[in-house]
Formats: sequence, structure tokens, C-alpha cells
Amino acid sequence: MLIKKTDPIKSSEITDQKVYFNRRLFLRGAALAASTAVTGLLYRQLTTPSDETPAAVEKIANVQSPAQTATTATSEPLTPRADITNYNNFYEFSTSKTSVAGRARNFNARPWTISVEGLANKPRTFDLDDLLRIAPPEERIYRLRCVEGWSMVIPWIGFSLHKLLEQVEPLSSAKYVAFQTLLDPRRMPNQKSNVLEWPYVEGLRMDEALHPLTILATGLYGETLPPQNGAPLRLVVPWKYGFKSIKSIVKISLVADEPPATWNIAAPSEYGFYSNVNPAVPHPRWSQARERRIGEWGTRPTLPFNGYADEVAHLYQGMNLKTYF
Ligand SMILES: Nc1nc2c(c(=O)[nH]1)N[C@H]1C(S)=C(S)[C@@H](COP(=O)(O)O)O[C@H]1N2
Ligand SMILES: [Mo]
Repeated sequence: MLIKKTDPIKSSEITDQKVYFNRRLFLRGAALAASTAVTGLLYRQLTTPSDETPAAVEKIANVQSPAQTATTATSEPLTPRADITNYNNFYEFSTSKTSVAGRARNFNARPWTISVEGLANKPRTFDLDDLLRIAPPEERIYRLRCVEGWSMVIPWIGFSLHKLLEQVEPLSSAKYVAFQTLLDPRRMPNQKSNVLEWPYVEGLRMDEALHPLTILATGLYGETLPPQNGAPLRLVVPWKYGFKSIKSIVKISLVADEPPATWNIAAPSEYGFYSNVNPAVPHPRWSQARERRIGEWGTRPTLPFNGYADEVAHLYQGMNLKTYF
């Protein structure tokens, strides 16, 4: 796999970010004011350009912002929206990162249901809009690190997966959580190819799934999730390589045994079940020691657990992470 993109940030994208930073102040105000589900539509209604006058921004800035976890990467510049939405891995549409956005453009993600089944007291199928009322999304800024050697800082909108799981009351026999992407070759045309086994599947151990950093994302940059980023609902596990963050989820199963995972099926010696970001364990064909932040020049060291070690390293105490890679 090659890293093709080397463009510096374009001035148009910098403007994009400035507008967004102003919007974020409104998002915080809105999060305090509204307990309803915060959708992309609501954001747009709250952030009409006329609202973004300096006076109005100052007023909202004085409102106390909601608590952010220590790990939100707010001190690092956000990756431009144009890069997050035009440099994608989503093999159901294309294996070319720059072609996904165009091919996914007409993907319609409504109506959408998510079936949560398996070892649970109350298995249930959720309509996505009902789910957003049960688990109102909020902003989470996370680093995403792809095994290919690039990374981004992404302002997701989402909610902790545990909020969904607790709705169905998992049984104590449920030790893992399995995820499945939509299977529909008419809507996801590259599923007609056999580049991967379809549907795309992924899994987490129960404690990983219940960790508050693990989210289901429904938006980014304050707006509804674009198709190429996994609309309408995708997993984000910030301390694991990007491929664990399965897109366009239709089914979540509570299971007793370690579930199959697409990249592990495709190449078990290259991609393990855990796939924690680990600079000390190279991929067989390339090092994981450094990464290139999209939009920046040069590379930077990759951090253990992608920089989230304080929050998640305890989950793996006593495990040999070279064996369980
Ligand atoms: N269903 C599905 N989910 C997927 C993929 C995919 O091909 N299909 N690619 C994965 C990989 S390799 C990465 S790096 C991230 C990329 O997410 P992004 O395009 O939002 O940056 O999605 C992951 N989730
Ligand atoms: Mo990836």
C-alpha cells in the first residue's frame, strides 16, 4: 500500500477550519442548551452564517463548555475536512482512497436500522433516529492512525457504544461484540468484487467495547457523517488501527467467542484481532514506528495505543502484545 498524498494544506481548507472553530463554540452552547438528539441538521440550523459574527461568538465563548475527556486531542490541529472526506479506506466502494468519495456520493443512509442481537436480555432492532434520541451524540476529537502509516485528527460526532449496549442488557456470557457492515452490492458496488470477503466484519472484546472512548460516530465537523466516512453509523476505536473502525454498521452481536475480523481473515499474519496501535510491533511488510499526519510535511513518532495509553493500557495488563497483536 502506497502513501500517495503529499499536498500541503490548501488555503481553502484552512478557511474551512477557521469557520469550523467558530462553529464549535456554538456546538458547545447548543450541547448545554439542548438535551435532544443533536443531528447535522440541527447544527446547520444553529450555525447559520449570520450567527457567526464576532460579538455572537464572544457571547457563546463565555458559556462554560461541556466536560471533555483528557484525551480529546484539542491541542493538535484538526485535519482539514476536505482531507478527512476525500482520502478514505472503504473497500465496498473502491480500493483507491481518492475514489471512494465520488463512488459513495449517492449512497442513501436513511432509513437505517441496527440490529443488536445475541447474548442479551433484550435484543432489539433500533431505528437510527430513535437511537440518537436514546444516546445523544456529542463531539469527540480523536486521532485516527491507519496501519498504512498516515494519521488524521478528526472531530467526530458520536456517542459511547456502551450507551447502546446497555439498552439490550448483555448477559454475563457475552465476552465479545461482533459488528457487521451492510451487505448490498447494488448500493455498495465494489462488493461485486472479491477483494475482501463480504460483508466486512469486525470485533472487540467486551471490555474494549464498553470503554467510554469507544464510540459510534454519526457525524464529523459538526455535520452528518458523509457516506465515504461510513454513513450513517461507524465504529471509532481511537487506540486501534483504523481498520477496526468498521463503517455503515447494520448488525451488532453479543457473542461468547472471539468473532472473525475482515483483515484478520484476509491476512492473519499481518492483521491480528487486537490491532492496537503499537510502534514496537512492526507490520510484517512495514514499520509502525512513525506516521505522517495528513496535511503536514514529514513524519512523527507513533505513540503506544495511539496516545491513549493512560486510558486503555490497563485493559491489556499481563498480555504479550507481540503475540496478541
Ligand atoms: N466497512 C468498512 N469499514 C472500514 C473500511 C472498509 O474498507 N470497509 N476501511 C477501514 C480502514 S483501513 C480505515 S483506515 C478506516 C478509514 O476511515 P475514514 O475513511 O473515515 O478515514 O475505515 C475502516 N473501516
Ligand atoms: Mo486503515
